[in-house]
Amino acid sequence: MLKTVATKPFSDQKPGTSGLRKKVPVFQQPNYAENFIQSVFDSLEGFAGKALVIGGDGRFYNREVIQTAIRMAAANGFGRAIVGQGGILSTPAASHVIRKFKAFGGLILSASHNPGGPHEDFGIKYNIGNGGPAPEKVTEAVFARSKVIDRYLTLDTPDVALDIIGTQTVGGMTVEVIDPVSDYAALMESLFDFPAIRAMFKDGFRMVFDAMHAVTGPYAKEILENRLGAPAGTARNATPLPDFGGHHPDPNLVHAKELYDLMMSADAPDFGAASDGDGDRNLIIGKGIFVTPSDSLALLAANAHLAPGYKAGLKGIARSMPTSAAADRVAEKLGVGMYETPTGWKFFGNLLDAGMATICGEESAGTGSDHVREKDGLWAVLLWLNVLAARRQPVKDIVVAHWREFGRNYYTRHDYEEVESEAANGLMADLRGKLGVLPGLKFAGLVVETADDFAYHDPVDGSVSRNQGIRVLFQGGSRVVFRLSGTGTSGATLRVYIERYEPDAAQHGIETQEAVADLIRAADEIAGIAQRTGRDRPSVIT
Ligand code: G16
Repeated sequence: MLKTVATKPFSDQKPGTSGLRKKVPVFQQPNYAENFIQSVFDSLEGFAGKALVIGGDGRFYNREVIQTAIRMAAANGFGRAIVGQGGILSTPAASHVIRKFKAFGGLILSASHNPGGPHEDFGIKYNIGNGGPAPEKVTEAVFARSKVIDRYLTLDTPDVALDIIGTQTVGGMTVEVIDPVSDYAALMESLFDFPAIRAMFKDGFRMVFDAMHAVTGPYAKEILENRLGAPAGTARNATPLPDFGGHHPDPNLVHAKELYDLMMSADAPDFGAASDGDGDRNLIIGKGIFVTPSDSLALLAANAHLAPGYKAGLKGIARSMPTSAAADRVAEKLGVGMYETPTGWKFFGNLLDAGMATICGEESAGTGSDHVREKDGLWAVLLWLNVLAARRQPVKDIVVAHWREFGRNYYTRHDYEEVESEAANGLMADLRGKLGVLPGLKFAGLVVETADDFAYHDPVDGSVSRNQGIRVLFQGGSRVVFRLSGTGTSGATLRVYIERYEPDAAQHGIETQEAVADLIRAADEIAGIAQRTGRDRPSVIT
């Protein structure tokens, strides 16, 4: 039975870098999730009778909101819901399912790499029919709607049996519960040289994949162990848990420290990798070497032709602005376009749809291609495995040879988490205010060449996105970028991105923090980080 429920707006439902992310108790307020979902539906046109994909990363509160979303989709007139078994779909798998079934769009329930549990984070994101995150014009419409919403539509129906694969009905809508892994695994098999990777494992190649108790566990078990023949136990922490075992499912050097330590030990396997809460991020570590996401993008772009899915070459490469320029040099060599977008995967969608870029990447551990419209953690791992199977060289040798050919972009990101919002906003506002006077000034011995606030002009639809991060470029090509994160759920997170280009191979063996020490000092002098935030060091260095 159709129910129209009266509601009152919440003022804080502005989607961030990637959907709406809040603490679970915020989402548990009566009508909170319903308001947001209805605001999404109210902002869309023409979905009557069409399909909606619904899935999430399995974190705490996932199953409840999946049921809510199914009822509301039926009440709002969708004809079909495609739901991952158990309410599970990794973000890249959801993107693929939207595309494969030509769905109108999808609701992805995830707060990505943020921790999960009754007092941790939850999130909802809407993806459009190309499988990618909704562009800003949609998220802005959703926010506008959320501020005036006064009713939502739902049904009085029993819960859907989420664990049973097959078809059920809810009101006038068909609900199809699908295996969350098989379509995605088949897609991976179509892109990569599985026989060559299988042969490499057979020859004794050893790897560890850390699923961080998050959504990629079942995907990694099926693909790495069942289809590629890696020994059982290659995928670790492979059972998804609603609280990720109490850890941050963030594949960086802090939260995947165990893997990092293993990879730096004498007994390290050949290859180490990890993915995050919803499966879109990746961490790549070779024996004795961490590959930065920026370098990984450049290396994968340079070697992608070794995989069957990319043997025709790349149409172009895209990276977010704070990502290092390592991939730019590869694009130049390949003679293909290079695009610099704001942070947020949604900005790659147009370039991919228009056939202008094939591979995209971000410093925040995201890499992907035109096979879906999300970044894809396991895809990156499999492309690395394909490259390793084709070249049969250690990761370290491949990386060092790449630096020798292209030069090395020393790169690090310093995060100051949960800073008081006022202090962080004040810091950014002051930086903006002095952009005009910075050129020519000297900080920690470095002379500023240019300084600006990054604005993106989308070459496909002509839209403009302003205030996307402060860039300070120094003479000689080094740079520092300042940005506030759009994915945190408490206070503000200041991100400082630091990059130095070193063409001389004799200088490629320096420890990163040491190689950029002057830039770190300059960043503090320019922005007054310590004095304004009261922090004498970053909370996370990646
Ligand atoms: C999201 C976005 C990414 C972005 C990252 C960091 O990733 O999809 O495009 O780079 O957040 O954003 P911020 O610096 O604003 O925190 P994920 O993996 O959290 O969905």
